[in-house]
Amino acid sequence: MSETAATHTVHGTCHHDCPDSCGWVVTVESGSSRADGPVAVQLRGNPAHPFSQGELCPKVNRFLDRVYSPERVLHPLRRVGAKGEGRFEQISWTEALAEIAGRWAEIIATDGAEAILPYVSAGNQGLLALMFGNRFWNHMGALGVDGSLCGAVAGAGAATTNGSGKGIDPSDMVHSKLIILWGTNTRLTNRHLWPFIEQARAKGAQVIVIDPIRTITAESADWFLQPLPGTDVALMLAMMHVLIRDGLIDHEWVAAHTIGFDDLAAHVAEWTPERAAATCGIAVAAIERLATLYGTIRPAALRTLIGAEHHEHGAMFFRTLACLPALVGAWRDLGGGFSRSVGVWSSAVLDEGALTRPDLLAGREPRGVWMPHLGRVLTDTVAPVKSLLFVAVNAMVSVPNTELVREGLLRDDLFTVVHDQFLTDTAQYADIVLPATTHIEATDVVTAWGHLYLGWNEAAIPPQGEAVSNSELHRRLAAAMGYSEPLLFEDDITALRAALPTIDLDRLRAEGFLRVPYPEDGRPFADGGFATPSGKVLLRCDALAAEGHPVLPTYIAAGEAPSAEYPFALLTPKQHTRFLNSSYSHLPKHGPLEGGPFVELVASDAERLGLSDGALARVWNDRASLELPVRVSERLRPGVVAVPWGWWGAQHADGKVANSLTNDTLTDWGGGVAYSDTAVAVAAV
Ligand SMILES: Nc1nc2c(c(=O)[nH]1)N[C@H]1C(S)=C(S)[C@@H](COP(=O)(O)OP(=O)(O)OC[C@H]3O[C@@H](n4cnc5c(=O)[nH]c(N)nc54)[C@H](O)[C@@H]3O)O[C@H]1N2
Ligand SMILES: Nc1nc2c(c(=O)[nH]1)N[C@H]1C(S)=C(S)[C@@H](COP(=O)(O)OP(=O)(O)OC[C@H]3O[C@@H](n4cnc5c(=O)[nH]c(N)nc54)[C@H](O)[C@@H]3O)O[C@H]1N2
Ligand code: SF4
Ligand SMILES: [Mo]
Repeated sequence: MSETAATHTVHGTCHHDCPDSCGWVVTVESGSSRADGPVAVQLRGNPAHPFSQGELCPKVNRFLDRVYSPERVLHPLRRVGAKGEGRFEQISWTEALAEIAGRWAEIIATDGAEAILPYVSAGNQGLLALMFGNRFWNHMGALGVDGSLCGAVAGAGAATTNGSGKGIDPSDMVHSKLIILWGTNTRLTNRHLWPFIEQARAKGAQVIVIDPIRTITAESADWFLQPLPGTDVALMLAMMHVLIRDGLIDHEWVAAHTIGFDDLAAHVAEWTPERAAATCGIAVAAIERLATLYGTIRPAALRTLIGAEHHEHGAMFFRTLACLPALVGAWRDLGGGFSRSVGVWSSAVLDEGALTRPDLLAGREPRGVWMPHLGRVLTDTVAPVKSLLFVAVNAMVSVPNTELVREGLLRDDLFTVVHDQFLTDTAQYADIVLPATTHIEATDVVTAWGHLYLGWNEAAIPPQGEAVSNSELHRRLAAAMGYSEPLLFEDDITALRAALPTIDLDRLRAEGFLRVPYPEDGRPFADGGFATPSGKVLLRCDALAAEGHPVLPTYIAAGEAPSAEYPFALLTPKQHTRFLNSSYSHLPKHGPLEGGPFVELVASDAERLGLSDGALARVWNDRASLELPVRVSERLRPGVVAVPWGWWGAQHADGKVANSLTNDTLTDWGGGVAYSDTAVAVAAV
């Protein structure tokens, strides 16, 4: 460090696909600039941020190691080895763009633009990072993508009942007296919410966790319930049964603000706690107690995020759960109701179309494919995809049924381009790899889904090497394709102003964060006013019939369930504090400190299979077979095993990953993935 180095600080917002969207402060040393310009020497939580309050997390505390990692991709690369082999040569941006544009022009001439698939995920949740590229794809008329790997199902399920996915501000749970964390691992995945929950607890709130895994959050709860995976709807129906039977319904609120109560009451009459107990594996007395607590303690908050949507009937889970607060009138109270992603509250200030510009489709309606069906799409011989651009997604780690994706990516006639910061498992299959900036190298705005603050992110240092942001990537692609539409070349700030028409962007930039509109008394639905046509909660939803779904909340068993051949239910959860999805596991201060991949099972199952801690087990189904060291634990139920997700192929002994085993069936509605309805066999190696 030079003695004369001058430092300054720059404010930003974490871009990761994480509900917390923490505020950060980067200290930049300008005097000691490297070839790539000034150096970021410290990245810390911003103490002024209302939600994250100065703390980051074990992933992002080491973000600068990521930024300055020797493993970063800093220049365009062209494949020289076989697909998947990972041998590349450095080329110039001019060469890379010429090759991409040349191939795409050929494909468009022979197969049409719908043979080109942009596959974009939320590796960077910035507005520009996520959405600006759509302008380019709309203009081209490329293949569309429907559904998502995360979030769409929870929103769609809740909206079936309430007309929108809107719930309460999670930080208002400080006012709750009962908090049910239902299929969410708050202390791991949403860590900055936990202090709010502890505040509520200090004032007497009870915290209940409902999860098939005894997670670190379950360990901290007052009471933990462990249903069999995918059976919660039965539990909810039995709760309704008890609430009705015991006169714990808020009839006044129900009459004023719901539709279909009598039908629901008749429907759940058969859902006795005894019946539900047999389905979900929870004792009758526990079901009775859960319902009684929920029917008698106020304010009562139900809190979910994403975990429970990863089932074939994931939308039904959220549709059913959303009925519960209506029955007990929980929406009346500050700190009562349903709390989930609050991303929908940002919609009030965000003009998405101004960013994505659907008008650039010029009346075309390109075919769409399901995002979770990547493997099926790439191996489809009827309407083959000829080229693929992956942006901010490590599909070979994150997408279900990975071995089918691999089969697709190995196709000789597929031209694959990957834009990322590292040579991920997915990049190993690319023909061209393009270098992406990290979040401290590009300016953007982040809309949070775990709190109500928009966050400004100012670039702290220039792009490293020849890296470009997602928006710059699409501007370069547009130029290479010879497109002249001015909207494709708009600068970042102009695009952000268009996307946030009512936000004073200069103020947001100066202050770092701004709260989006939310009812001042913190009771968004105290007097009804739901986004359904009637303004009421749809306990019975007739529109579902047209889609082939039951109009009342209904428990339906998953198509893939433990059987004689594959007797175990497999969960592949987020588990490591140093990982964020598919990111970080390859970095030295992350993966190695988490040990390595393993299969977890309870002692009784292990004993029966002749397995002990550290032994090698084979875990398999029709999709794949993996060899993994055994970890015997008491965190699961007999018959349920878990393989933590997020490790790359290179860290698994056989090059396969947790998702090589998982089910790529679509959810009932919402276009998500049934990752957690996967059945496997386990045996000693
Ligand atoms: N440290 C860390 N934080 C993260 C992430 C990360 O990878 N690491 N990822 C981020 C992302 S992208 C997201 S979407 C959020 C997700 O945040 P969460 O939804 O809180 O997390 P998940 O681990 O996906 O799922 C939560 C829980 O759902 C449980 N679950 C699975 N099936 C069922 C079921 O049938 N019933 C019930 N009741 N529970 C079930 C799982 O066992 C798991 O403990 O976390 C974000 N935060
Ligand atoms: N088995 C199993 N599978 C799952 C889940 C599970 O719980 N279990 N969870 C699912 C969920 S909830 C999610 S959200 C998905 C997430 O899956 P992914 O989207 O694959 O995960 P991330 O690690 O968040 O981000 C992917 C990539 O984005 C890159 N990236 C970061 N910033 C930028 C940028 O600015 N530009 C570009 N071009 N790249 C960037 C990172 O380097 C990383 O390689 O996985 C899903 N898959
Ligand atoms: S990953 Fe999540 S918890 Fe960590 S800094 Fe980013 S937003 Fe905060
Ligand atoms: Mo996610």
